[in-house]
Amino acid sequence: RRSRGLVVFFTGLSGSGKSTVARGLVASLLESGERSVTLLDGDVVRRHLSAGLGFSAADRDTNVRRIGWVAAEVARHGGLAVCCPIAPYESARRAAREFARATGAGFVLVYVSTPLAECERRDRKGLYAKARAGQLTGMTGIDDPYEVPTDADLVLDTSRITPTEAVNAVLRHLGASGWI
Ligand code: GGZ
Repeated sequence: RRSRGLVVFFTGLSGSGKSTVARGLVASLLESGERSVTLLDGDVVRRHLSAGLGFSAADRDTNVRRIGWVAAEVARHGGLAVCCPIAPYESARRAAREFARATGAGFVLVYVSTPLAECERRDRKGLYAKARAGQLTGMTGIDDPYEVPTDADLVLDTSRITPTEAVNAVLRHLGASGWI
């Protein structure tokens, strides 16, 4: 078991299941008595750490870099940080990985690859319908880009597996790479 800090960074479309899997992962880690775990969830981050930011490319970039930076600080002190922003841009995800690396922490990128059609079918907040109707512009996957990661450590499609299976896949990966 390594005592080095670790950042588990989820990325994927709105409605892909990132938050659900991330929350399940945190619950499971805490249950098994894993060291302190910090969850940086999109909603909460945008209410506090990133209050005032919108969804322009520059604001998303700032948001994701802030999350990456805070996660790296948590990991610097041996903690485990779990993040789940959309993080649509490769460059900001790379920056997050670099922040972690610079503190000596590990970084695991989990791409939640649930297809747009399924995310849109779920449409929990009605955002996709609004975007299709032209009432919301700049929706990721509709009229704003999502750059598919080429450096993911793990890929999970929640249209094919349950949230529990997804959590278990992350736990297996972390176990196999000696993080937990
Ligand atoms: C994408 C948007 C948008 C636009 C509001 N595009 O499913 P949700 O509702 O709860 O999660 C989405 C959240 C995305 O915030 P992030 O901080 O994760 O995004 S990023 O990493 O790009 O900074 C969605 C909601 O905010 N939302 N408008 N235009 N998602």
